[in-house]
Amino acid sequence: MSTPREHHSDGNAALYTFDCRGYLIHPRFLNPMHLADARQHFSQLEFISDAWHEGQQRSANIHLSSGFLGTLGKELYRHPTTSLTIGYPHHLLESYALRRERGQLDLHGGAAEFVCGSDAVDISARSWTHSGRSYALRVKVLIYLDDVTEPEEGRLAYIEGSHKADFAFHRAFPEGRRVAKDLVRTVEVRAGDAIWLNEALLHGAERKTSSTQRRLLAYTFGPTFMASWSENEEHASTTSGYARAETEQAG
Ligand SMILES: O=C(O)CCC(=O)C(=O)O
Repeated sequence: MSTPREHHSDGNAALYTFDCRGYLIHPRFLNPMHLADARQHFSQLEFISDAWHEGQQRSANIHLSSGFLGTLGKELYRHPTTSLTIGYPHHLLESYALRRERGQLDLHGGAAEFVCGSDAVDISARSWTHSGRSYALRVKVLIYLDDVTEPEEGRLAYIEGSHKADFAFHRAFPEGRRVAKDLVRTVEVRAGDAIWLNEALLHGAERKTSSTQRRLLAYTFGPTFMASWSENEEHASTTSGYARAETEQAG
């Protein structure tokens, strides 16, 4: 089932939606002129193949680049939805651009995929609502530069309610989303749409088989006491057993 693209400009409606669904979508966040700018700056970035996804290339630290992508990072930092969802003085934790040519993006969220073989509960991307405010430890803003509306274009997929679940999805479904189809939701996006995603929501993408471009920008924010993944290099470079298992099963 695909989830509709609805934008809530009212703060309470946005908070409710973010709390129960795990993300907020802002259709046409980039107007056509800004979208053209973003694509042009994207085309000038240097990409390297992603260690954990062979059909994907990544360019890190795009907030440091001069021009549009740096300015966009500052704008997202100041954006009311970023403050609304994090609920605490925040800072940027990471930024990157992604280009995916093929393949499926394994389910991930916070550090869930790293602790999945153990009894540990992932607390790295927890979120709460308390006294009418939202507190989320990691909020990733995904900005799509291409339409991704068809299954073969590799739509964003997520596990319904996983940001709220106290029982680990990977433990309940060690074989992954293939055997949890009832819980999988997908999101159709148009070029220029932005998604404020609660990183506690287990997410990935459908298998891309089309030859269409699939480009996105990502900026992750968290409260000022949170560290970025790159501050723990060893952890960040670990390929999870779960990610391998799901890839193998998917063939
Ligand atoms: O490719 C997508 O739609 C989502 C990307 C993503 O989940 C990520 O970079 O963590």
